[in-house]
Amino acid sequence: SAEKNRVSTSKFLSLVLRHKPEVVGMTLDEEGWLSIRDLIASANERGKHLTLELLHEVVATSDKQRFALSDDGLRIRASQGHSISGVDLKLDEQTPPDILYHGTVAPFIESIRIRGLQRRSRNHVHLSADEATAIKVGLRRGTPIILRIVAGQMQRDGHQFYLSANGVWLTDAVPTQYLRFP
Ligand code: HQG
Repeated sequence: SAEKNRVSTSKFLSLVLRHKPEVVGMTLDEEGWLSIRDLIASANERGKHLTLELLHEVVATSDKQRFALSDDGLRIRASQGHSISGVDLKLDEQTPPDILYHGTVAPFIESIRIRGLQRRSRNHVHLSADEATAIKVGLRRGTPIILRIVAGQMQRDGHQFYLSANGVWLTDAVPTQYLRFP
């Protein structure tokens, strides 16, 4: 179906634009952009059906607005979620709300209590502005456990926060003293 095609294309774009551009034999530029024309050509050469129309449809309908187009419409990048080192989205530092949220699951809690929130395989720790979003993030892994981050205090203490184009708050790590467990 068209919906299945969109979801699979969204997953393909996430793979290429966040983690492994090498699957289409490409590299991202330093700010994470890829030429749309080259991407479509390379994908099709490798048997992955992709058209400009499908790409635009996926960008427009993505539930989390995962992808952004450059102003000239010629390039595409993921708005967050990268694991590739060397990609710097060049986001401006932002003042976060007093409290941010992180949805996780029980098996990680003991380690988080000891080490704080770590970025793991990604380039940043991902935080949500509202609890409902954090619940959805946690649900990907099981029964969500919602941690609160005292982000305002954390920033006043010198930690940097960034807001992705699709509303996800990013930071390098959350030390334990800024975490509140349920
Ligand atoms: C956990 C999705 C043990 C952390 C979502 C999380 C988000 C620790 C997992 C985005 C830990 C990493 C990111 C520690 C953190 N010990 N576990 N010290 N510190 N963790 O997927 O935040 O659909 O890299 O709690 O909506 O789950 O892909 O991060 O469970 O915005 O667009 O380690 O991905 O967006 O998992 O999700 P992830 P995340 P998309």
